[in-house]
Amino acid sequence: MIKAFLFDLDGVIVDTAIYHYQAWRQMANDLGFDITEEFNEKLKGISRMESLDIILQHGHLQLSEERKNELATRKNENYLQLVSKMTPADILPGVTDFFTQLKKNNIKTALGSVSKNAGLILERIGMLNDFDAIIDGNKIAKGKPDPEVFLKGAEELEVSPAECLVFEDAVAGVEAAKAGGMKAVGIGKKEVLTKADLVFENLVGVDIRVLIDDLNR
Ligand code: B16
Ligand code: MG
Repeated sequence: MIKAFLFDLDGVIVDTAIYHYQAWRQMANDLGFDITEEFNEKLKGISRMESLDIILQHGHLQLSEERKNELATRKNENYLQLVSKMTPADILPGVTDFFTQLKKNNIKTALGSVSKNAGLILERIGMLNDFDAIIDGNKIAKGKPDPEVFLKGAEELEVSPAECLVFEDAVAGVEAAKAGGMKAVGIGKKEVLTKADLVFENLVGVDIRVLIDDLNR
């Protein structure tokens, strides 16, 4: 029944959340307030401009569209400087073995990330050719929890949503998968990813045959 696996990038394949946090925090500090790592959790899977709005609201600031665009551009430049140093060593534990199993079992793969920098990050970590389809922030109009990013992935892979399994670390991402009629594996904590069909701490030791059997049960 499951024919395709769709992967979120940040938090599943690599941990870029830390770099997003550093770059947003720098911006907030320049504007005279601070954000915590706990606050940053709310930004996972949320698009750049929506993240900016949430941060500005937190700092009680209302700015013009022009100023917001300037801030988002500068944040992205700082973020790009941080991610430019990434290498294949930044691939999260278990991911490489998991992809080896996928290839052996002829399972189709797609990336479903709202990041406009997804292609560049995949290139840095040497995984640009590991996906049959790449849907990123440049191809979608609506961010997670809207299902668009995953529905486009299913479409490009020519499978139905019911044949897809999504891997997500963010609450908004699990919601997007569910809204698209897909099953979802959460990567992280069970208490947080309550809507996921199954939750793993990471992909270390996850056997895809056992996983698919468990989901079909
Ligand atoms: P960018 P994902 C998301 O990636 C991040 O989780 C989120 O924190 C970020 O704001 C968003 O990408 C946009 O990223 O500024 O690079 O376009 O989790 O969907 O892979
Ligand atoms: Mg994520």
